[in-house]
Amino acid sequence: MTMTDRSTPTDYDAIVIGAGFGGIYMLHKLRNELGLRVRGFEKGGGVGGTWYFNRYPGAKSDTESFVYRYSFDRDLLQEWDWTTRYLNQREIEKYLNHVVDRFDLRRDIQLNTEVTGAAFDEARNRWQLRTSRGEAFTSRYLVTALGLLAKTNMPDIPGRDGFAGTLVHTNAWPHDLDITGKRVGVIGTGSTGTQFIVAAARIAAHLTVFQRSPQYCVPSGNGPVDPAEVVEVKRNFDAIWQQARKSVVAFGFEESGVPAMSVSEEERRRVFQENWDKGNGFRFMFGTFCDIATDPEANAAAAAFIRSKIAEIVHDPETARKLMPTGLYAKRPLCNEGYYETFNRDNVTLVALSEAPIETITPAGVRTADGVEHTLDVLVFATGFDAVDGNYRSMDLRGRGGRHIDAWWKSGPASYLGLSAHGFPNMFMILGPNGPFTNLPPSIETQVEWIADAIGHAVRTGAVTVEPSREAQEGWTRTCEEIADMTLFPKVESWIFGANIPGKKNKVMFYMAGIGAYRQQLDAVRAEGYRGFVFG
Ligand code: FAD
Ligand code: NA7
Repeated sequence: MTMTDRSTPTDYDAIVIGAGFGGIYMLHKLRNELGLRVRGFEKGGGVGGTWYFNRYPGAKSDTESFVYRYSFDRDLLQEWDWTTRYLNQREIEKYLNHVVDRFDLRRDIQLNTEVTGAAFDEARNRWQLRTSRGEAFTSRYLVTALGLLAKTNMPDIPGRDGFAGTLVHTNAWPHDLDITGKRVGVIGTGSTGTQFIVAAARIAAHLTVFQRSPQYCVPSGNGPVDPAEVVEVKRNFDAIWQQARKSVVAFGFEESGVPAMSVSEEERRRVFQENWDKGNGFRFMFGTFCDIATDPEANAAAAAFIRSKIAEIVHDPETARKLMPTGLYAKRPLCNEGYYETFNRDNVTLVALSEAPIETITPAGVRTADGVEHTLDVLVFATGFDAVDGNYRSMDLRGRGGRHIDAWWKSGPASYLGLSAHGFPNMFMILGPNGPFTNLPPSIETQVEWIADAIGHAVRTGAVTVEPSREAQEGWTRTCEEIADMTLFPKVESWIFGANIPGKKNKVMFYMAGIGAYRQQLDAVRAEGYRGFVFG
């Protein structure tokens, strides 16, 4: 089917922005299955999204290899192997390049091209796009696969721009930067920072860690995977994906149904230990007991267990004290290969910013309030992302009436079903605000397939616009707020609620009832004739 009025190279049925997991599959669906004329745009110099930009030492997925991939094509599942429990950046980038070539998508992805502006033209019911290369395009549909952890957060620390060494953010790691034998400093101890710290300590001459908040981190259990296990998993893939799609977090394990306080203390410790030994952050939070993320008492028990491990692992009591978090265990759960052990190394120094805040970055390094100047060759910002809506707001994105996205999302980012926004007809978002909080590839696939169905439906029925109503969007936002309020996540400051960016409104940004429930919601909306959408 094709709906383009004029067949010029600048007018398309659909435009997809972003060439990560989301954009790649969307392009395949719309072009290869729906037969639309589609063009993809990607700011980066290669495909892969997250896995193109995040080249820092230690960069890897913390979802296990067997479920950090697409499931939509059985042959693709069978032909792509893995040798370790987790995939590193290089492997994932290679995999996504393979997918692009396998489905012949490269010819329709324009790299090194940022979409700087997109405006809905109400007279023609088409999107008008501008790019960083000065080009202009139009399309009936716009799919934004901009990434939810893709807009760099670069805090404005005094002296930042005067550093004489190499200053980098982990999300913009230069292809040729080697830190071997260098004096390296890192600001940030989130998922990225902890990965970087473990890897960098092994190769840097010295590593100084500037820690604002201590973290709960469990072992990942990474290591080689027996080829026989790979064969077995491949044989069971149908059942594995079926389970993942019906689960809560889609990490490839069964979530626990047992409340932590319903068992004895001894049994609780046994379960925590068993999962500590198995490894994986989401498994520790959701596979041990069912209420770690919802019941303060259960949460405190898990937190106390991790603290006891820090005390056991870290030799220097002063360093152990600095590494010990005291608050809720309610950020995105972390896992790693020997995070706390790393601080036993002679070439690693921990600076607790709560005790000695950064005064300024100097040309030679970082000076803290205790008067120490930490001299560095390389300073790494592992300071995270302006998550979820960051990349939306940095585009000149305009919906009905020429209104900018900032005006529509004045009181926080909003969506209907995490994939469409009122005021933005014919625009669909992959991992937009209030989408599921899970292992992401299965949620991305869920959204891509649903969006393709919705576009197919609009095309078949001759609708020229499809847009969620304001009421439907408000209802979805309320649902997401109610679910989030049943959890402990809003009670701590992290990117999950936008609390990591100064001045950003602390708002719900995820649907936290799990992928199974999310898929049921999407199925019901479709079965009821796309309830909540207006077809024009
Ligand atoms: P992305 O991969 O972020 O791709 C978005 C793309 O859009 C980018 O390439 C960007 O350049 C492009 N773009 C944005 N705006 C524009 C524009 N205006 N014009 C042109 N191009 C634009 N998730 C998990 O589920 N499990 C994990 O273990 C995991 N580990 C992670 C580790 C790191 C270090 C990071 C940063 C993220 C991790 N994630 C993980 C989240 C990860 O982002 C997703 O799993 C997935 O890769 C997202 O794919 P995406 O296509 O939605 O977005
Ligand atoms: P995160 O989880 O947001 O972590 C960022 C880290 O940087 C965190 O430790 C912050 O401390 C720290 N930070 C941020 N700003 C500053 C300033 N100004 N000074 C000192 N320290 C600062 O980002 P990640 O990249 O680690 O992970 C994000 C997701 O991407 C992750 O969940 C994976 O899915 C991949 P804080 O804790 O806020 O005190």
